[in-house]
Amino acid sequence: MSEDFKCLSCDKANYKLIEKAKNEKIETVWDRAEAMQPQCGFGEMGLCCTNCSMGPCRIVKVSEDGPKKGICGADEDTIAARNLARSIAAGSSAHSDHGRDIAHALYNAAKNPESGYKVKNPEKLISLAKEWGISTENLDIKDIAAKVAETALQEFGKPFGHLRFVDRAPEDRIDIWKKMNVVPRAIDRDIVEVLHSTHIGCDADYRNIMVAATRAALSDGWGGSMIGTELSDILFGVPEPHEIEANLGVFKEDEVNLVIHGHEPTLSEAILVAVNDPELVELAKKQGAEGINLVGMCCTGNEIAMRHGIPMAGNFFQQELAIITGAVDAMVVDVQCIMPALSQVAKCYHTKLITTSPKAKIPGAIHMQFNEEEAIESAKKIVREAVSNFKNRRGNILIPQEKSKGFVGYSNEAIINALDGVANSVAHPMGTVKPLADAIKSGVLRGAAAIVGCNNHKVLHDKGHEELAKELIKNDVLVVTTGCGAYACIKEGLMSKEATKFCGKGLATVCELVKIPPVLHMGSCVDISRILLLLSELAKFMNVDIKDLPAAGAAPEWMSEKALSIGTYVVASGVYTMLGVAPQVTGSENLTRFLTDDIKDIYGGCFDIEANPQKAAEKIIDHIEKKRKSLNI
Ligand code: SF4
Ligand code: MSK
Repeated sequence: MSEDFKCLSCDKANYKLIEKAKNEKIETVWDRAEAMQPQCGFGEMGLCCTNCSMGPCRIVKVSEDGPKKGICGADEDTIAARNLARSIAAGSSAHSDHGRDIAHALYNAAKNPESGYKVKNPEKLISLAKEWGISTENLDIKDIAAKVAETALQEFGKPFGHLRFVDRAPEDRIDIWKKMNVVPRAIDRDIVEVLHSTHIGCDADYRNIMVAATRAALSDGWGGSMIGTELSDILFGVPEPHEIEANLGVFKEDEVNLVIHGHEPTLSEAILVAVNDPELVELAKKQGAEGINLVGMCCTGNEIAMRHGIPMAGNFFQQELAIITGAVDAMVVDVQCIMPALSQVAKCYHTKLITTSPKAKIPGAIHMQFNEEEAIESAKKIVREAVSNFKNRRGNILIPQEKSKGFVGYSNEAIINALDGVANSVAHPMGTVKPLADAIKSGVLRGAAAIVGCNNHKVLHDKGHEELAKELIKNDVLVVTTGCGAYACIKEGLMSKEATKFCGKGLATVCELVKIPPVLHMGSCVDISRILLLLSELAKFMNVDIKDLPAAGAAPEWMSEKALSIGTYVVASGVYTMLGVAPQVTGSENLTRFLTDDIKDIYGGCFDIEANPQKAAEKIIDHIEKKRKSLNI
């Protein structure tokens, strides 16, 4: 019975679909996780090395016998640190390559009318040009866009200096980074340096390996991700609050259901234009559909929800279940967090799985390359493929009833305007962080916490996010969220105005006064750069460093290398960060102690690990109260 699946997910929409999968003998992520048990202890502890072909080498910890060093002599600290550093570099590269693609799209908007991209927010473009010292005199918007895009692209490989966005951090923070030699210089360079220094026979000092890894992570947060976010806002608009629907109940039986899944808004924005093309809508009608229902999944879903109010169908662990509804005519994917298993699941239905990026092809999927130089035309071809598949539905359709409503789209501009009571558009943010600082100083808000990240079978699906968020808002801690955590929160109703019923008195009062939900949707994973900037602005306003703020981060169900990069740049920016799943480093006591303790004395932030959301909340609240005491507030 459906109820038996309570031990897999706490989202009821999933139960019927997991049962349907079982009945139809379709394997899901939960089946594969079970089949994988017990998972490799060496890998779990970060003690397996495959960095050269003399290996694989593994360090035996559980008994006196067995090797304590790899064949080259690398010990547990070196091996665990090298593995972690390489994961951080991979995570940083994923976010940063996303940022690079957005910069190319901005360049296309300026130089290539066939692309169909246009600058939607010239105010933000001009403001960034000024910040970067680019003269805008006698230049039209397209020329400015080209110059800003070129300057952004140079951030990836410039030979000298440091990343431009570093100057947005508080001075004390930059001083710490200078002292530690982790100021990010050029994004590609910082990532390459990690790969070089972790090659066999190079860096063997775990603390020094973490210096390079930290610099690469900061290149993500204050570089690649920030470029991704800022240039997306310029191209596609600064997000504003929208009320939307979320969960698998957003599919429509009588319409073409097109799921857009992955990360980069360059694709999803073009698909959105294409699904509204009258010729394609007419084609859908000719196929017997009432229209085209575009819905989002994972971070691409966050991007188009927060800019256009498109429904959010589900997070990372719901991607297979979406197809199992039998109602998905096409799932169009680009990069990151797309399970290779999708092609097998899609084969059991009529669903077309369409890959679009040369960086991410999946055997068994249809590959239709998305060409950014003629983005809209390219998107139309993809949508035509989806629409023409409606007639092939097989009848074994089960769309869950469950869906919830909530407000998404809280960019920094939107949060500042809402809290400052400024009613004008986010294109002209007039407010300041003063009201936020005042609410924190007065104690009405005890502090703020970010809940971000993925789903992971090691945590009951969505429970880590939901329970932590509920416990924090109950204690007057304002919560901001991105990524798959945002899906968990909206599905649980925490982004509705009614969610004040879960809040302590102070937070409820603030939310009712300025008409915001207690859990604010700030976007996709790259948009954690928004959180960095909000913290930075708040710290500057309060004349302190980020580490002094009553604030914390949490990734209760994280799983990706990107999350490791995020965690590292957030900690190096001074934030106490709670993980619900331990990183694969515990085989090295030295590295584990470094990440959870020693690092505090260097950056002011550190990692903590707690799987139980109630206990995690207690620790976060304790941290916030300690910071309040230090600030005498
Ligand atoms: Fe083994 Fe050293 Fe090669 Fe790693 S780098 S596989 S520890 S010999
Ligand atoms: S999509 S990185 S599962 S949050 Fe950004 Fe979700 Fe994590 Fe991917």
